[in-house]
Amino acid sequence: MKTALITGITGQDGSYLAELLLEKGYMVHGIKRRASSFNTQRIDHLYQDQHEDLVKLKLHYGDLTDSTNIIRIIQEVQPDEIYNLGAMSHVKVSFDSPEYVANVDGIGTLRILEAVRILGLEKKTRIYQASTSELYGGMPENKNAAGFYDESSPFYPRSPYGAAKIYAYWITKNYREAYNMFACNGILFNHESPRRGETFVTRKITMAASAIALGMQDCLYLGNLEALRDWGHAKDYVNAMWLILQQEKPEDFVIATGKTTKVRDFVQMSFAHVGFKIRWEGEGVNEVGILESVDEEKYFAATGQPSNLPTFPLSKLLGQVLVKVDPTYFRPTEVDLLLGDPTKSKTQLGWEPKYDLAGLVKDMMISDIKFKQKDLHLVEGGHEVFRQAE
Ligand code: NDP
Ligand code: GDR
Repeated sequence: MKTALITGITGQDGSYLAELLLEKGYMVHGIKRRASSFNTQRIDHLYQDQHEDLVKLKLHYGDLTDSTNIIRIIQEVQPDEIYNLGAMSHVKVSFDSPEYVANVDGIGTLRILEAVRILGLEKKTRIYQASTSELYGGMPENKNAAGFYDESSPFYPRSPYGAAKIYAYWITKNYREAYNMFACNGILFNHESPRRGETFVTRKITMAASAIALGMQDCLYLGNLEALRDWGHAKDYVNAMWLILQQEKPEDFVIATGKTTKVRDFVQMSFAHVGFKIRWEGEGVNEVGILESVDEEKYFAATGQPSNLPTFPLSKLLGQVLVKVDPTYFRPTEVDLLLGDPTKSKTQLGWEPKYDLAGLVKDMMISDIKFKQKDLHLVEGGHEVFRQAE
């Protein structure tokens, strides 16, 4: 039985990766941060009573800013594979806490690599580093001849997050070359899912489209609608992480879909799931998305019979502004376009994603409609539902 250690196990990718490795028969250890309230919702379904025989998932308190606990946990666990997914992963927030991000996302990676070396595990332990398409910064001149970013494209990070991750990328490569360690970068383009954090744009959109369709929210406020992203499904991407560590030789791989879509079109696709057609008017900060028409058959197919329908006639919504631009969400420096070339991962790893963008949107919308319906039942039952706006 192989043993894996996952940092960031409570996050989107960590939870899917833990599921995948458990399915494959691994003993899985994860590092979770101490928080003032529970932060394990994404992996609660995997949790086993620690007194049972054959416990296959074990959580350890720890933090990537603390090398003492990193060394202790790696010594205790003696992992065959480490997946370093822990990070402050929000690009916009990284402008607000740049030093912290450098410490966690940059030096945190060094702490993992150095711990493996100090403990003499260089031959035993393989390391996956969660690198990112943010390294490219979307600079048009750095795309390859076919218009994509690939493993040889130059980097130009555009945020404190990107700058911290570029250190992590290079230190991983350096430890591989200097100490012959099996340490690899997966350069993953954006990947989303029903478990995506609520403040990333896709989840913010699918949650809002669901809430608006159920009459629980009036308007969705977004930043740059023009940004283009190469969006895949997190379930497919964690499979690629595993494949990268099963290779004969340690190498870096781009994981992407090879297609790019505007934020505005992701909005359109999400609302289309509930039969809403959005018409765009105005430009820049004055652009708005107006509800032009509703396909009622689609609406009922997606929402079932919302319990508040009698007080929520759909026709009342027609012509209303459902999407507005709020410059608060603009970034000091933006990555305008990301588009990855997955040729190497497809040919060398045999990686094939199961979801396309339409499948991803559908998966997220089905989940968020259920999620919002639960809220609706609570509200109708006289309970307060408080969710922080973003
Ligand atoms: P999430 O934000 O969902 O998860 C991040 C995880 O890191 C959480 O478990 C979080 O814990 C943990 N974490 C945060 N700070 C620390 C710290 N100081 N010490 C230890 N753990 C910490 O991110 P994703 O799952 O989406 O992404 C996983 C990794 O992949 C990240 O490194 C991200 O930067 C990178 N990446 C993500 C992409 C994407 O599109 N999703 C694309 C490319 C790279 P808690 O739950 O307590 O907050
Ligand atoms: P990103 O993801 O920055 O690409 O980083 P995010 O979903 O935050 O933004 C994508 C694009 O949408 C634009 N945008 C908005 N973004 C947010 N969050 N909120 C808004 O209201 C909004 N309106 C428009 C952004 O400006 C941007 O252009 C993600 C993270 O998972 C990183 O950790 C990872 O490394 C990269 O993907 C690849």
